[in-house]
Amino acid sequence: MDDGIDLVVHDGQVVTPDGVIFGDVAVANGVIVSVGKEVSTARSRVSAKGKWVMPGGVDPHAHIEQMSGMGQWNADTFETATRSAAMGGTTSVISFAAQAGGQALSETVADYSARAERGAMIDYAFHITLTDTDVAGFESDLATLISAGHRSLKVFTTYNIQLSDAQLLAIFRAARQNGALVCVHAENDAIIAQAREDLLRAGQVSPADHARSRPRMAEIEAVERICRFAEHVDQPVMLFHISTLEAAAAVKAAQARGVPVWAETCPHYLFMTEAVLDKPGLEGAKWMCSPPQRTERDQEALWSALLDGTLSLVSSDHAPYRFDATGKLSAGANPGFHQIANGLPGLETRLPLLFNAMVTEGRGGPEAFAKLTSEAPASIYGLNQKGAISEGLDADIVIWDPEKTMTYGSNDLHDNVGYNPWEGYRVTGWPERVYLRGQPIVEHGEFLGHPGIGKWIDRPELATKPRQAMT
Ligand code: DUC
Ligand code: ZN
Ligand code: ZN
Repeated sequence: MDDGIDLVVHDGQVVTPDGVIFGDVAVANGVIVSVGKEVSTARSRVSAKGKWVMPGGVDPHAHIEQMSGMGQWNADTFETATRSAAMGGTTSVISFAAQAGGQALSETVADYSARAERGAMIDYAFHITLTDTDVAGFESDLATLISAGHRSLKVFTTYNIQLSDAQLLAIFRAARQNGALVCVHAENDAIIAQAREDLLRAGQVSPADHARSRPRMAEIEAVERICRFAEHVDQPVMLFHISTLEAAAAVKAAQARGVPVWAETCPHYLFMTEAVLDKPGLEGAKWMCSPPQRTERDQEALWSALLDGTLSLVSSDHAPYRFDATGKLSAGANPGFHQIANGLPGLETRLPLLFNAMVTEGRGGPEAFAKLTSEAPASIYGLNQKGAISEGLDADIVIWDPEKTMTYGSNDLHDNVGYNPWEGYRVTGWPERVYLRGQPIVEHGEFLGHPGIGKWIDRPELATKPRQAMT
């Protein structure tokens, strides 16, 4: 009976890049070998009758086992973060190899690689975060790392690790020369500093004041400037976590000029408003992130921008801090907003939230969901073996039960954060089985993976290219 087929997922509604088909998906040696053809013999046969068969999620922006801008380790290790991701249907993640001040880039990447290799339970790649361009060997290390397959870089315009305009332009040039995408956290630092000083002087330091300390104009100005830098250098850029309708409009205008810019938003901008920060005492700190959540008008504009293609991705921006002295309350029991680490967990909830909105409630539908959460991030970031149920690609497969309804509880995620920012939120549609390169890693709520099964994803080249041929 052995035809060399390890797994057949049969009788499901399979979402492929060419449309939805009913039929079988066959897997051998971790790779999809046929889609839509009936395959009767296999070592394992799993029914997907009445279910959706989707590509494993690709989360293109998550902070894992990383130190914050305020010098704090975040709560998750590669092991806990990737377990959480898998439980929510994500099989690949791009996290950060974040350069510490004075550190050679080669050392940064070696450090994160060693830790990820030991702990990761899904596949992974790194954005290299550049904070110190003055270290010895910076340019040659950067060129070597990019050509070794680390095809995305991350820079900041704020957070005490911002680069100057001159440094940003130099990085854009180096990235263009070596073939990397530059991801930018774009908020104007001077606008934020002024707003923060005004609030501190007035004694307004609650979590709700955090939103006032990051005015929307900070994002709008920086996004417009970065779009112009991308245009000037002709360098592909990804604008991270767009939160305002004006910034989305700035991206759309740049794209209309032919500038090679892409942009993402996150579930906490699509489904939350700044009201989440306005809770008694310090409770709102659990939802504090930068940029902050905005308004219902922004939510609508972000959805329109997603559906018209202005925004290409929805990342989690998973940035996990416990609500205790190791995390949000590390500055004492009564910190001001300026002393509280920014970020909320999201690796596990990104896909169920989007499935509920896009498939169950019909905002885009199943094909748009698969494209947004898997195909687009894989293609933009050069994860060439990922992103679709297609012959020859890695068998990263999720079987979704469209009927199962769950209401999130206070502490039901599989990370190490200790709270769920989506407590009370109801979703219909649940990732029932998750396969990583053909291996079952989640079955009906049980995690089956183990540390080290996640593999680094080499990215030999990117699809996101400059407009002009390279000179
Ligand atoms: N904002 C970021 O830019 N990164 C991590 C957390 C956050 O809130
Ligand atoms: Zn950011
Ligand atoms: Zn981030």
